[in-house]
Amino acid sequence: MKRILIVGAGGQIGSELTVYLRKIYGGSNVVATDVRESKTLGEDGPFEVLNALDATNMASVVARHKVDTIFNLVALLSAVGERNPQMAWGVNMGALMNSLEVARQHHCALFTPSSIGAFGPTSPKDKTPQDTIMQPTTIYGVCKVTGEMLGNYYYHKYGVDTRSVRFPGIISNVTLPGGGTTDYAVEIYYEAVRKGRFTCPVPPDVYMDMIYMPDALRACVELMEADPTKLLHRNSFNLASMSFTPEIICAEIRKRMPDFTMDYDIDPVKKEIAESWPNSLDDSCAREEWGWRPEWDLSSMTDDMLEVIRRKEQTVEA
Ligand code: AKB
Repeated sequence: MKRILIVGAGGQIGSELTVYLRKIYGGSNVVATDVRESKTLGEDGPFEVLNALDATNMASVVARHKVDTIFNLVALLSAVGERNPQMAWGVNMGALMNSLEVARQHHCALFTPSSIGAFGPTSPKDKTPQDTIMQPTTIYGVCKVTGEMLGNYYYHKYGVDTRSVRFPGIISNVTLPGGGTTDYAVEIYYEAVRKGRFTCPVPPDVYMDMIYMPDALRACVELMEADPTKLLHRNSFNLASMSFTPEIICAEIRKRMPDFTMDYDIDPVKKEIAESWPNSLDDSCAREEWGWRPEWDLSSMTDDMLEVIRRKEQTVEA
């Protein structure tokens, strides 16, 4: 990767991936784009307004900046997708198809995240294998499975260097996620710091895989820099780091904030989605094929999240 384009850089992953990649590859070599104007994304490198559904403009940005690697991060997430499945399909698949076509025409590598949402109720629940039944029951999951197949198709048919990971719920403290089923695991930390209590929309005992943003960012770079001859899989690698329930993350916060309380107001859509997803993924292929190792666990992440959010809140108050 020498000249990178990030499509959808204003979102939860993109806002941090832009900074991370600019530190590694140099500010001017990472072109951030988003459908909305942004001052921050233009601070340390080029920024352009780009609607990912506009293939002509995407191709022109790629040509102008001599891009060799595209990160397509555009997605309507699982819970919000269920409110308007047609729009979710249009946005998620439109951005992906344009990225694939631009990558093919301009000889770029392409990273597109998949998700634990690519699995469904018929997939094995525990230690879900890399290669297994994938019959998701959300439009988000349908897009992810289709996207994985399209990525492999473009690799085999056209030689496009497509790579992807199945991200767990990503926990972070820069940009809030929006519309996901795993968002509760981010919101709980903000509410703990701000109010000392949290109302959880997901049932207390549902396990889902989660990952802390620093590990997620490192995974993107390590996979894209991996020796292609070692990759038996491409789209997409199971990625695991930690798996917990709302009860478990609540208990972890209470170890540091004994007065923290949590009650439940279950969102039926999120409940159904969460219960359809795996409890935990088997990420041994990522470990074997490109050396994946998570560095954060629930305890170290909780320490860091609470500290960073406390600092942010104090800055806002000051
Ligand atoms: C969501 O909850 O929709 C996402 C995901 C796990 O892909 N965070």
